[in-house]
Parts: sequence; structure tokens; C-alpha cells
Amino acid sequence: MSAGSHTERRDPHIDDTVRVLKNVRSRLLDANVKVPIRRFLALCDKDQPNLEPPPDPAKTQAERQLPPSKPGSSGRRPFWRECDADCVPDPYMIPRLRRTLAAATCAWLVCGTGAAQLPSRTGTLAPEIVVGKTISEIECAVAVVGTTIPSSSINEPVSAVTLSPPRWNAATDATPAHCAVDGAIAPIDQSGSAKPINFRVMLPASWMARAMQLGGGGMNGTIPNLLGGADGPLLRRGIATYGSDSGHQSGPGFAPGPTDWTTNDEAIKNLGYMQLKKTHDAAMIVIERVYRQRPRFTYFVGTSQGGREGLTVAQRYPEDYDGVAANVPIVNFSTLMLAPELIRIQEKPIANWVTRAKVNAIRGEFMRQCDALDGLTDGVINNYMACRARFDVTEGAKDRNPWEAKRCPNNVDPNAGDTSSNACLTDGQIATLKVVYSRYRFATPLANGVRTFGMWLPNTDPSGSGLIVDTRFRGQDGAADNAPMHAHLGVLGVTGFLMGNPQANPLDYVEGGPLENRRRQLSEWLDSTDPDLLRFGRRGKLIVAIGTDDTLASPGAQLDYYQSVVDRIGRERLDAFARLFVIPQVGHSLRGNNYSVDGNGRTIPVAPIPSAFDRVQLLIDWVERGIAPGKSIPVTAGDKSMPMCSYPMFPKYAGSFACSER
Ligand SMILES: [Ca+2]
Repeated sequence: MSAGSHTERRDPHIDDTVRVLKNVRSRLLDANVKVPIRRFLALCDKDQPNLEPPPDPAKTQAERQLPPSKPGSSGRRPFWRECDADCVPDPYMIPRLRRTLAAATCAWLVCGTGAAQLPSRTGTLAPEIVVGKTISEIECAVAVVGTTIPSSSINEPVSAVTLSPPRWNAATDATPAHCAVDGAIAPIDQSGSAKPINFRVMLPASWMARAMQLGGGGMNGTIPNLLGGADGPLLRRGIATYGSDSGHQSGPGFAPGPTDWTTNDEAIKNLGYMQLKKTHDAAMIVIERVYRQRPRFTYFVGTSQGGREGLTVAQRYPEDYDGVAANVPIVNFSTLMLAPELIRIQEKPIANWVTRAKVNAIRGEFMRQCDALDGLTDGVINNYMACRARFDVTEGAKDRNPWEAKRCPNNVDPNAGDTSSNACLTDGQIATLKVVYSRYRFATPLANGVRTFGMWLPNTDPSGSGLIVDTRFRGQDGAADNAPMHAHLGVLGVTGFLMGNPQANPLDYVEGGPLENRRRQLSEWLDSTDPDLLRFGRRGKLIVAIGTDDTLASPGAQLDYYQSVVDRIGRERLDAFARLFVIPQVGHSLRGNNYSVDGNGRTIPVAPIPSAFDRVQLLIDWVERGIAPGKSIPVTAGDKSMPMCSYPMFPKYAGSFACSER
């Protein structure tokens, strides 16, 4: 049979089946399992799913629309050998192939539960494999779970781990039956500002030997939604989930709680990284006590702060995870908390104040200069790299002014209240915008030798998350005597962590001043900027996605981190285990719209930008089935679809959208 006819018959479902089959076979060979597949068939036959009915012998070959057998063929074709190279199985083999897949899976289970443990790729013994294990209310009991975990079992310093009595939750329409176990990890520090880490483990009645640690959000302080939220019903996927409040407690709802923890170094280090390991180690023990084995596959999935935590575990604890998915990660946490203050400090002279009246003029200028850079004037800036290069004044010719076209005549604003796109900008306002849209250079390098913070990218939300405000704050020229102190989501990282006083004025910060040593210390604890992901890549798979119109996280810092990883380990090695996706013009929720005015100044209809994808399934497929996501994968909004491109590619238009580097 010619290679050409093989290619014509290629079918993605067959490819998937073959890939899984090869994976199972290779693991069986790794484990030195040489018992014939037929024997496992006999062992497991009664439990086998009926994957596909056998071909109807009454039908002629023509009726089955299959090509004729190879002349001289015995009818028993060695599809293994065919599948070792460029695998394209003969259609006659597919029922047999699928039956063998079921048998091989069965063999895998038999090995896992009985005679042997399968060695992992790294050469160490992996836990036993049991797929489809079930528990009931009987296992959800103090007698099984216990009341404590030895501190010596936790591989970061803790003084005690206590477990509350487990709670059994019967199945509802929304949630499958599961056991919930709460615990608390006590700090070493006995002072009042040191706090416990409260954690929870959710153990589904029907378990697929998977565990997933879920990251937090904002400044943390509450246990995340362990049912999965936007990532779908995780317990239904047979995943035991767990997570913690990260070692400090916010108030009811999302109200801020006590702030004394922000001056406690153990609490700050817990937030930064230690709680992730402590929670992981405690949860593994709870899982082992309940299911009597450790998970076969361990994951970390997080968004925003939780995305930073995902990068953190990949960098600090790479041996603990098979897969990490991190959406919109806060990469350079210590500086992200400071960055809004850097803008307000730049605006201390009243002449530098950019008011909200200028928002339409700013986004209109971004569109005018950047919309068409991707090949289509459609109100979406896809070519984020070229657009950033225009407005980041640390790139290109010295002293150039990307805002020249918007400069007020003679530096005098004739109508400061003009909110239209025609409004002009004074020199002081332009100086501030240069700070917001250019890399910020540190006085001295921070952790991992990072010298700059990427700030924000030119896009349609210049005032998002308080980047532009109409208030004068204490410490700024023109502020009233009773003016408020400037505050934002991460301000405690400046006042508490950095200045050691939650009541301090964050605008008193001085770059390169007396707080420099503390800045570097905090960066070591909090920033997930280590570009060397190779240790993680030996075992794990990583999927990251960011949006370029994100005003809460810093897309500039995220892109600079992506580039640092590429620089450190090279594109080819990175591609083997990581995807660093960028979705243009979506925000912190990875959702967004085209702008209502395109780069030519025409008003156009507004519609959502396609951005939806199932990261958990992508990750599971990659880790458990060896199916790598493409470097361009489709994302959707309703019935619209676009390619999502891995950095540094973007969706370029040439009759249709395709990922391109330039
Ligand atoms: Ca465009």
C-alpha cells in the first residue's frame, strides 16, 4: 500500500487512538511487562467496553468501502510494526486496534493494582495506577483521615498540621458525591502576626487517580472554589482538588481582613511560595489516606495570582507536578504591586496628571498607529509586539516621541474637559504616558537578574484598574488636606511588605532609596521570574495564556518573561513541554471586544473576540495521552473562531487569520 493512499485515509480519531495505544505500550515495555496481550484480554474481557462492533462478515468488501487486502496477506496484519514509524494503520486493523487498546489499558490496570508498579519516565517508581477507584461515606471518616499530619511530612517548615473531621457530601444535580477535608497548618513563628494556612481537599467518590491544586486570586486570603468554577466540574472529571487561603485570612466576602500579617516575613513567604509546597504535601497525605494510594497525575491550575502560583511551583517544586496551566499570571508580583504607585508618583506634579477626559484620545491614537499592523483594520490590535515597540520609548531612537501627533499646540491644552478622541495631550501628560507604556528600569536588578518591569501595552483600556484616575491623593500637588491615601488591590505589598507599615503613604516610595535591600528580598520571595523551566520540563507540561489588554496583571512583564524563557532554554526545547499563548486585546478575564472605532476612525459594530478554550482538557490530553496542543489552536466566541498563537506569533490577516511572527 503506498504512502500516498495512507495519507488520504488519515483520520484524527485514528491518530488519537494510535497515540494512546503507543503510550500504553511504551509504559508496559518500560515496566518490563512481557505477558502477551491475549492473556490480559482473557483476564479483562468481561469488563471491556464495546468500543466498536466487529466488521459484518456478511458485507462484501465493496460494501464496506475499504481498499482490497494486500496480495499474499495472511489476514493477520502486524499493525504494531506499521505503527512504529509514521503510523497509519490499515482500516481493516482498526477494530482490532481498538480492541487491543482496551486490552492494553486493562493490562495497565492489572499491573497497577497487582503485580507491579510502573516506573515513570524519570526512572523513579510512580505510584500504583488505579483508574476508576471509588470511595463511599465509610472512607470519609476520622478513623480513615486522621486528625493530624506529622510536621516532618511537610517539606517546608511548619509547626503542626491538624485535620478537621471530614464531611461527606451526597451527589446533587451540580456536584458528584465527594468527601471534603479541612485542615490548618500552623506557622513556626509564634507571634500574633503569623497566621495559619487553612486548606481543603475535595475527594470525589469516583476518582481517576488525578489530583489538582487550584491557585488563588487577588491577594488571596480565602480557599479557592475547589469545584473548578470556569474550569468546569473538576470533580466530575475524577479529579481530587485542593487549595488553601495561602496563609492569611481576608474578611467575610472579599472584604480586607486584618493587615498585621503584611509585616510578618513567614506570612509573606507563605504567600510567595511556601504555602504551595506545604498545602501540596498535606493534601497528598490526605489523598493517600482516603484512596490508599497517591495520585497518578498531579496538576496545578490557576489564574492571575493563581497563575503566578502555577509558574512558581513549576520553578520551585518541579518534581511535584505533571502539568501546570496558568492563565494571566502575575509574573513579577513584587513590582506589580508597586507599579500603580510609580504612576501616581510620576503624577505628583499636577502638570503630569492624565485625567479620564483623555481616555478616548489615547485609545484612538493606539488604534490609529497599530490597528492595521496585523493586516486588517478592524478595531483589534493583533500585532502587539510591533505596537508595543512604537510606544515603548526604551526601544528605537533616543528621545523620540510616539505621541507627537497628539501634542497640544505650544503645550497649551485649549480644552482640558474635551473627552473626544480629538483631545490633545500636554508635555507633562505625554511624559506620564511614556512611563505607563515603556519598560520601567530598576535602580538595581531584582531576583533572577530582572532589570525592568514591562508595565502596560497600548490597547483599548487605558484607564482600566485605576491606571488613569480623576482623584488627587495625599502627597500629590493640589491634593486637599483630607485627600485620601492612594490605594489599589496590591497596595499592602508596598505599605506592609515593603515599608513595614500598612498605614504608610505608598507615594513616599523612592526608587533606589533606603528600601532597596527589602525590594530585592521581596522579589526573591514573591516573583515567579525564573526563566529556567528545564527541570520542570523533564516531567511536566505547561500551558500559559495571557491577554494584551490586561490592566490588572502586566502584559509587558508577562511578555518579557516569555522572552526570557525563550532566551534561556531555546525555542525548540521549550516547545517540547510548554505553550505560551497570547490572545490580543482581551483583558484579565481573557475576554474582550473589538474597539468601536477602527484605525481609520470609522465607527464599526462591536463583537466579542474569540478566546474560549478548555485548558484543563488540553493539559490532561498532553500529560496523560501525549497529545501536544498545537502552537496555533482555535479559540471561540459563539460560532466565531480565531487561532490562538504561541508567543511571539500573533494572528495575522491575509484573507484569513493565521499565526505569524511578523
Ligand atoms: Ca487589526
